[in-house]
Amino acid sequence: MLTLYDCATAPNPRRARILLAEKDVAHDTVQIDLRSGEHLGAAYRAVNPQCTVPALRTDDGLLLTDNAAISAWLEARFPQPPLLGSTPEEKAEIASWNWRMEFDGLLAVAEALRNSAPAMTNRALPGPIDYAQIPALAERGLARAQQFLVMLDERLAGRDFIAADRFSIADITAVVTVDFARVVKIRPDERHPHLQRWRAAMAQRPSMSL
Ligand SMILES: N[C@@H](CCC(=O)N[C@@H](CS)C(=O)NCC(=O)O)C(=O)O
Repeated sequence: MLTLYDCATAPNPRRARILLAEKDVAHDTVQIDLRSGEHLGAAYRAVNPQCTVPALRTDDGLLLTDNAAISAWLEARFPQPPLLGSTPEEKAEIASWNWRMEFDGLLAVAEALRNSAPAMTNRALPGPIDYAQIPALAERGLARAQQFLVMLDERLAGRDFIAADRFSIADITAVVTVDFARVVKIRPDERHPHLQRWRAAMAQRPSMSL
Protein backbone atom coordinates (compact mmCIF):
# COMPACT_ATOMS: atom_id res chain seq x y z
CA MET A 1 0.00 0.00 0.00
CA LEU A 2 1.19 3.53 -0.76
CA THR A 3 1.39 6.12 2.01
CA LEU A 4 0.86 9.82 1.35
CA TYR A 5 2.29 12.25 3.90
CA ASP A 6 -0.25 15.01 3.61
CA CYS A 7 -1.47 18.22 5.22
CA ALA A 8 -5.14 18.89 4.58
CA THR A 9 -4.76 22.69 4.58
CA ALA A 10 -1.67 23.07 2.36
CA PRO A 11 -1.61 23.49 -1.43
CA ASN A 12 1.30 21.26 -2.48
CA PRO A 13 -0.04 18.06 -0.90
CA ARG A 14 -3.42 18.85 -2.45
CA ARG A 15 -1.77 18.50 -5.88
CA ALA A 16 -0.70 14.94 -4.98
CA ARG A 17 -4.12 14.13 -3.48
CA ILE A 18 -5.91 15.17 -6.67
CA LEU A 19 -3.46 13.22 -8.84
CA LEU A 20 -3.97 10.05 -6.77
CA ALA A 21 -7.76 10.49 -6.96
CA GLU A 22 -7.76 11.07 -10.72
CA LYS A 23 -5.78 7.87 -11.17
CA ASP A 24 -7.96 6.10 -8.59
CA VAL A 25 -4.94 4.82 -6.67
CA ALA A 26 -5.68 3.45 -3.20
CA HIS A 27 -3.37 4.75 -0.47
CA ASP A 28 -3.04 5.41 3.23
CA THR A 29 -2.75 8.99 4.43
CA VAL A 30 -0.67 10.36 7.30
CA GLN A 31 -1.52 13.95 8.25
CA ILE A 32 1.42 16.16 9.17
CA ASP A 33 0.39 19.31 11.05
CA LEU A 34 2.40 22.14 9.51
CA ARG A 35 0.83 24.76 11.81
CA SER A 36 2.27 23.16 14.92
CA GLY A 37 5.62 22.53 13.19
CA GLU A 38 5.26 18.74 13.16
CA HIS A 39 7.16 18.64 9.86
CA LEU A 40 10.25 20.05 11.60
CA GLY A 41 10.19 17.50 14.41
CA ALA A 42 12.46 14.46 14.61
CA ALA A 43 9.80 11.93 13.60
CA TYR A 44 8.92 13.51 10.24
CA ARG A 45 12.51 14.61 9.62
CA ALA A 46 13.44 10.92 9.75
CA VAL A 47 10.85 10.26 7.02
CA ASN A 48 11.68 13.26 4.84
CA PRO A 49 14.82 15.26 5.72
CA GLN A 50 13.54 18.06 3.48
CA CYS A 51 10.70 18.56 6.02
CA THR A 52 8.10 19.25 3.32
CA VAL A 53 4.81 17.70 2.27
CA PRO A 54 3.74 15.95 0.17
CA ALA A 55 5.90 12.86 0.38
CA LEU A 56 4.85 9.49 -0.95
CA ARG A 57 6.11 6.12 0.26
CA THR A 58 5.71 3.63 -2.60
CA ASP A 59 4.76 -0.02 -2.22
CA ASP A 60 8.47 -0.86 -2.80
CA GLY A 61 9.46 1.38 0.12
CA LEU A 62 10.84 4.17 -2.06
CA LEU A 63 10.28 7.67 -0.63
CA LEU A 64 9.32 10.41 -3.10
CA THR A 65 9.74 13.86 -1.60
CA ASP A 66 8.11 16.29 -4.02
CA ASN A 67 5.36 16.63 -6.59
CA ALA A 68 7.82 16.29 -9.46
CA ALA A 69 8.87 12.81 -8.31
CA ILE A 70 5.38 11.80 -7.22
CA SER A 71 3.77 12.71 -10.54
CA ALA A 72 6.55 11.10 -12.62
CA TRP A 73 6.38 7.88 -10.59
CA LEU A 74 2.57 7.70 -10.52
CA GLU A 75 2.32 8.23 -14.27
CA ALA A 76 4.89 5.48 -14.93
CA ARG A 77 3.37 3.03 -12.44
CA PHE A 78 -0.30 3.80 -13.18
CA PRO A 79 -0.35 5.04 -16.79
CA GLN A 80 -4.14 5.35 -17.05
CA PRO A 81 -5.52 7.90 -17.39
CA PRO A 82 -2.46 9.74 -18.73
CA LEU A 83 -2.15 13.07 -16.91
CA LEU A 84 1.30 14.05 -18.21
CA GLY A 85 0.38 13.63 -21.90
CA SER A 86 0.44 10.72 -24.35
CA THR A 87 2.38 11.85 -27.41
CA PRO A 88 5.80 13.55 -27.29
CA GLU A 89 4.12 16.83 -28.27
CA GLU A 90 1.49 16.56 -25.53
CA LYS A 91 4.09 15.67 -22.92
CA ALA A 92 6.13 18.74 -23.85
CA GLU A 93 3.15 21.11 -23.85
CA ILE A 94 1.80 19.81 -20.54
CA ALA A 95 5.24 19.95 -18.87
CA SER A 96 5.70 23.51 -20.05
CA TRP A 97 2.31 24.70 -18.79
CA ASN A 98 2.60 22.80 -15.53
CA TRP A 99 5.90 24.55 -14.87
CA ARG A 100 4.33 27.92 -15.61
CA MET A 101 1.46 27.16 -13.22
CA GLU A 102 3.98 26.29 -10.54
CA PHE A 103 6.55 29.00 -11.12
CA ASP A 104 4.40 31.98 -12.14
CA GLY A 105 1.39 31.02 -10.01
CA LEU A 106 1.96 28.82 -7.00
CA LEU A 107 5.36 30.26 -6.15
CA ALA A 108 4.09 33.83 -6.60
CA VAL A 109 1.28 33.26 -4.10
CA ALA A 110 3.67 31.51 -1.72
CA GLU A 111 6.08 34.43 -2.01
CA ALA A 112 3.29 36.89 -1.15
CA LEU A 113 2.05 34.85 1.81
CA ARG A 114 5.31 33.64 3.31
CA ASN A 115 6.97 37.06 3.23
CA SER A 116 4.07 38.78 5.02
CA ALA A 117 2.18 36.42 7.35
CA PRO A 118 3.12 36.98 11.03
CA ALA A 119 2.78 33.22 11.60
CA MET A 120 5.56 32.69 9.04
CA THR A 121 8.11 35.05 10.52
CA ASN A 122 11.51 33.50 9.72
CA ARG A 123 9.74 30.79 7.69
CA ALA A 124 9.83 32.63 4.34
CA LEU A 125 10.82 29.42 2.55
CA PRO A 126 9.68 25.86 3.26
CA GLY A 127 12.13 23.30 4.58
CA PRO A 128 14.51 22.84 7.49
CA ILE A 129 16.37 26.18 7.24
CA ASP A 130 14.88 29.41 8.62
CA TYR A 131 14.87 32.38 6.25
CA ALA A 132 13.77 35.91 7.18
CA GLN A 133 10.81 37.54 5.46
CA ILE A 134 11.50 40.20 2.83
CA PRO A 135 8.45 42.53 2.69
CA ALA A 136 9.27 43.71 -0.84
CA LEU A 137 9.00 40.12 -2.04
CA ALA A 138 5.49 39.92 -0.59
CA GLU A 139 4.54 42.99 -2.60
CA ARG A 140 6.10 41.58 -5.76
CA GLY A 141 4.41 38.22 -5.16
CA LEU A 142 1.01 39.93 -5.02
CA ALA A 143 1.66 41.70 -8.31
CA ARG A 144 2.81 38.45 -9.92
CA ALA A 145 -0.20 36.54 -8.61
CA GLN A 146 -2.57 39.15 -10.03
CA GLN A 147 -0.80 38.98 -13.38
CA PHE A 148 -1.01 35.18 -13.22
CA LEU A 149 -4.83 35.36 -13.22
CA VAL A 150 -4.74 37.68 -16.24
CA MET A 151 -2.42 35.32 -18.11
CA LEU A 152 -4.52 32.29 -17.21
CA ASP A 153 -7.71 34.02 -18.34
CA GLU A 154 -6.12 34.80 -21.72
CA ARG A 155 -4.88 31.24 -22.06
CA LEU A 156 -8.32 29.78 -21.35
CA ALA A 157 -10.19 31.90 -23.91
CA GLY A 158 -11.75 29.31 -26.23
CA ARG A 159 -10.20 26.39 -24.32
CA ASP A 160 -11.54 23.81 -21.86
CA PHE A 161 -8.13 22.82 -20.51
CA ILE A 162 -4.82 24.55 -19.87
CA ALA A 163 -2.74 22.37 -22.19
CA ALA A 164 -3.01 19.86 -25.04
CA ASP A 165 -6.83 19.96 -25.23
CA ARG A 166 -7.11 17.42 -22.43
CA PHE A 167 -7.33 17.34 -18.66
CA SER A 168 -3.81 17.16 -17.25
CA ILE A 169 -1.54 17.88 -14.34
CA ALA A 170 -1.38 21.48 -15.58
CA ASP A 171 -5.10 21.85 -14.74
CA ILE A 172 -4.49 20.31 -11.31
CA THR A 173 -1.66 22.72 -10.49
CA ALA A 174 -3.73 25.62 -11.82
CA VAL A 175 -6.82 24.79 -9.73
CA VAL A 176 -4.72 24.39 -6.60
CA THR A 177 -2.98 27.70 -7.28
CA VAL A 178 -6.14 29.70 -8.03
CA ASP A 179 -7.79 28.37 -4.86
CA PHE A 180 -4.68 28.96 -2.75
CA ALA A 181 -4.53 32.60 -3.92
CA ARG A 182 -7.48 33.32 -1.59
CA VAL A 183 -5.00 33.35 1.30
CA VAL A 184 -3.64 36.61 -0.10
CA LYS A 185 -7.13 37.86 -1.02
CA ILE A 186 -6.73 37.29 -4.74
CA ARG A 187 -9.55 35.50 -6.55
CA PRO A 188 -10.95 35.39 -10.07
CA ASP A 189 -13.73 37.91 -10.71
CA GLU A 190 -15.64 39.40 -13.64
CA ARG A 191 -12.35 40.49 -15.20
CA HIS A 192 -11.52 36.79 -15.71
CA PRO A 193 -14.56 35.22 -17.43
CA HIS A 194 -12.67 32.39 -19.14
CA LEU A 195 -10.90 31.48 -15.94
CA GLN A 196 -14.21 31.47 -14.04
CA ARG A 197 -15.86 29.20 -16.65
CA TRP A 198 -12.92 26.76 -16.53
CA ARG A 199 -12.87 26.73 -12.70
CA ALA A 200 -16.62 25.98 -12.60
CA ALA A 201 -16.11 23.10 -15.07
CA MET A 202 -13.23 21.74 -12.98
CA ALA A 203 -15.51 21.73 -9.92
CA GLN A 204 -17.52 18.95 -11.60
CA ARG A 205 -14.62 16.56 -11.05
CA PRO A 206 -14.94 14.76 -7.67
CA SER A 207 -11.15 15.02 -7.14
CA MET A 208 -11.38 18.81 -6.96
CA SER A 209 -13.28 18.73 -3.68
CA LEU A 210 -10.34 17.01 -2.02
N1 LIG B 1 8.61 21.26 -4.29
C1 LIG B 1 7.77 20.75 -3.30
C2 LIG B 1 7.23 21.88 -2.44
C3 LIG B 1 6.53 21.36 -1.26
C4 LIG B 1 6.17 22.46 -0.28
O1 LIG B 1 6.65 23.60 -0.34
N2 LIG B 1 5.26 22.09 0.64
C5 LIG B 1 4.88 22.99 1.70
C6 LIG B 1 3.39 22.88 1.98
S1 LIG B 1 2.43 23.53 0.65
C7 LIG B 1 5.62 22.59 2.96
O2 LIG B 1 5.94 21.43 3.13
N3 LIG B 1 5.91 23.55 3.83
C8 LIG B 1 6.65 23.26 5.00
C9 LIG B 1 7.20 24.52 5.60
O3 LIG B 1 6.55 25.56 5.47
O4 LIG B 1 8.27 24.46 6.20
C10 LIG B 1 6.66 19.96 -3.96
O5 LIG B 1 6.18 20.38 -5.02
O6 LIG B 1 6.28 18.92 -3.47
